[in-house]
Amino acid sequence: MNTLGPSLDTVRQRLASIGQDHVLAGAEALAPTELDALLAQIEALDTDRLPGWIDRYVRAEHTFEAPTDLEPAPCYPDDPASPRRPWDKGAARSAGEALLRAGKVACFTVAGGQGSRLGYDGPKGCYPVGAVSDKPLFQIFAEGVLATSRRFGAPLPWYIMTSPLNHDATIAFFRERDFFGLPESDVVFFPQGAMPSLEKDSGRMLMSAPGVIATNPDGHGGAVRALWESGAAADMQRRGVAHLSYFQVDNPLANVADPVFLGLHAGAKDSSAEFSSKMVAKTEPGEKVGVFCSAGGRVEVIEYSDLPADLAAQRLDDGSLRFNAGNIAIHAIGVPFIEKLATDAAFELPFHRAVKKVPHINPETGEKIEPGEPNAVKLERFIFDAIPLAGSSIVYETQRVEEFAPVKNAQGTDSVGSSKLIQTERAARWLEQGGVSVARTPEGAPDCVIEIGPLYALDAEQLASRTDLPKSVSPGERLLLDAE
Ligand code: UD2
Repeated sequence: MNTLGPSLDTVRQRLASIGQDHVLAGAEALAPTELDALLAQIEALDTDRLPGWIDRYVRAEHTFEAPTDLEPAPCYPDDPASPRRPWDKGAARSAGEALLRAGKVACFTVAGGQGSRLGYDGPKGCYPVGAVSDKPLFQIFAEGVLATSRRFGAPLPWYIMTSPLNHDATIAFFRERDFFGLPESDVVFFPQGAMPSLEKDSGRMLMSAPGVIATNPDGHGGAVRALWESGAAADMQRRGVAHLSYFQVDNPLANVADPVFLGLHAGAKDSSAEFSSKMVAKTEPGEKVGVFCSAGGRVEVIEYSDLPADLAAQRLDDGSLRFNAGNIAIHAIGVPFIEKLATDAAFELPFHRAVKKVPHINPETGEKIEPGEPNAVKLERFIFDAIPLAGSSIVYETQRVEEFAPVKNAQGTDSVGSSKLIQTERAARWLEQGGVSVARTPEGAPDCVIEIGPLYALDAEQLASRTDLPKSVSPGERLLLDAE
């Protein structure tokens, strides 16, 4: 018997008033624990607001219209001496280092997505990606966090957003590996929320099994609500953390806490220190990354699927793409801004709809339905929709090879294979800057495989200062430089 939440009758009436009581069609036949679970699932979904969302995102035709005044977003160039916009990189670095030394920074990884494109069942962060070591993504980040915390002599808490589907498996993975040497109390896990998957034509919630509503994770933008409701944001405030270094679980080259970027975000005159971003130049018009643009004086990301093809293809006189600021999903976020996004209705992130095939059952008969065509709307929030809500948001250019080697697909572009090639190229460049000769093919690619563990060196300067570097890397060699 459900003794805690509202009774079955109350919930049924509430759902009937919004045309969603079909989800309780077989409720009387459920075992008591199953019924409790269903009522708890309904309580966790924001059913009061569902009709409004269905009108806005399911029934209405979705058409994206690019603003007429769309311009490329201004950015801080990677080269601070660039005539495009000279700036003081040294001052930014010092400011960021001071924040790290004072313990005012925490890392934040969104790891709630389903690795479906990768064809991997477990949490994506457990996927082996190290170029030589096959270390999992989580281990590479954990070592980066540990090395950065040691370098600045201050705690660097790490917040990890999971999903209800991979939360327990993620925690078990860290436990089995002793948190990779991090203090357990400095690693905070919390699950993101879920949205009901809605039938495309009617907006009705689909059922995945008797007594179970079909749901999907609410997108990385769900982080705002999850950070707030889980108590993670309060935990940050307690620890005196003022800024988050945000990165996605799929990018092993993400610099977990870059002092230059953090210093710019917190201190640049044109930054409100609320939400800042890194960009890399796009490789081609169709590359699947969002693009930083500016409209009405505000920075925003236009998703790759929304940027009109003619704009995506425009080139400047020097041949480079006009809209070339690719979003690599590395951000710096002010903790007070999270509170504003989570609690002020005027700052609520919108939803995006994706039409997908969602297997389900007929709630009246229990019959299983495998749709041949996309039948459902999934609603997701995107974290970068917070950018135009910030007072003033800055974009900092970085080099692709230094910071972007995502693992998204099983093969080809953005696969573990392409990521390992970029990891090796970055390692080769760092070694060459440190005076080590690295075997390269006649075309210039490294003729070897190299991996540099974060605990061995966090960047090219730290690597060059080591006294135990090899003299050279030979053709065909597989070299792992790692902490003892
Ligand atoms: C994302 C960006 C794209 C570009 C690219 C860079 C979106 C919509 N697009 O594309 O503009 O920046 O990354 O690599 O983000 N995640 C969650 N919960 C969710 C959904 C996703 O935690 O409900 C995490 C997921 O674990 C991953 C990240 O968000 O770390 C990216 O998600 P994605 O793979 O859906 O995004 P993608 O590759 O289409």
